[in-house]
Amino acid sequence: MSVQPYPVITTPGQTFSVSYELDTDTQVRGFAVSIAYDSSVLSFVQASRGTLFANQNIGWWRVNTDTLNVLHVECLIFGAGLSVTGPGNMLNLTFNAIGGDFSSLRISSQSLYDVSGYAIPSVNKNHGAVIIGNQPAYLSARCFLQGAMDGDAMMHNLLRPHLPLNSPYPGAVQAVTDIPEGVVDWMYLELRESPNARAIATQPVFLLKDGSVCSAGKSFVVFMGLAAGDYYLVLRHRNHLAIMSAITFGLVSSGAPELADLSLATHVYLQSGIVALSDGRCALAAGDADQDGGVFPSDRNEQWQRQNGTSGYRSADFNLDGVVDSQDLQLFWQGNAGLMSAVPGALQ
Ligand SMILES: [Ca+2]
Ligand SMILES: [Ca+2]
Repeated sequence: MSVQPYPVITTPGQTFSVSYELDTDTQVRGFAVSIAYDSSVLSFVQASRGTLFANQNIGWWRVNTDTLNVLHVECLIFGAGLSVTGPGNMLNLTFNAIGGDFSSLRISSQSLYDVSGYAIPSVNKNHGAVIIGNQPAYLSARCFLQGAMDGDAMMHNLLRPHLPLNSPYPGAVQAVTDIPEGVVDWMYLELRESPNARAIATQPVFLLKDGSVCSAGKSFVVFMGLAAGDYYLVLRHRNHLAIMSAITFGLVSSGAPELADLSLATHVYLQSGIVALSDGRCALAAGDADQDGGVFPSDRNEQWQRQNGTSGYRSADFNLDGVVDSQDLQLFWQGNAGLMSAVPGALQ
């Protein structure tokens, strides 16, 4: 199942529709779905049955909006043995965009019913998203931090209780009112038109446990007022080495976001500033507590030694578990000593 188009691009005051689509050739008698949205950004206008059910005798059809921020819709064909077969349009939803600048349209629960009325197991969910504002450009990005790795393709978020509500990076200001559940840490994203050029746009971003890099409160990276185009991406972290993409990735202004996957070593500029994981994956190397571009004695002498034994949001906490101790030194700084970032230019 998917919410389409993905994402919706609109502006404040505009009304738009999305569809809930059955993506496979499954035989269904009906469905129940709950879609969560941000009611400070969107107001629900109406729901209508999709074309798959257009000529069917619908035994029940309910739309319920009494739960704040969640829309519930249920639909079932009346009469034993009747069904429709996908792929096709199940449901259409109309919203009004109240203000900026983003809402997900998250399928918080769904049931598809087979011809006998039983729920079909393990149905995919492809959530929707709405970007509201002028000239957005967006993409998806992915990377890992060595210190937070928990397996080869997932990170822990032990530091989450200590994360500040304000971005810890200078430059573009970003503040949030809460830190979502899956956040590992703040990172900092730069867009460049060439590897040696100054950044043309920067943004503090959230890194999620699965490696997704997202604008705060959004489900991918969004820049407002930026021309769509191809850019080099620089990803920085406050105590890991910075990396840049080896190739450009497209920020688009419509259609599905491109994935800039910097967890693949071949996508990293000079394959530098990283440590190898399995299957060609990589992570930003830990140990650069003072953010001078290298894992050097100063990171040990000026940062780790002074912080050893302390807890909280600390620059020498290389494994991001909220305490500075011998593990940070022995497992990360020592193993990476001498490594340097190849990204030209300092943090902007
Ligand atoms: Ca350093
Ligand atoms: Ca630690």
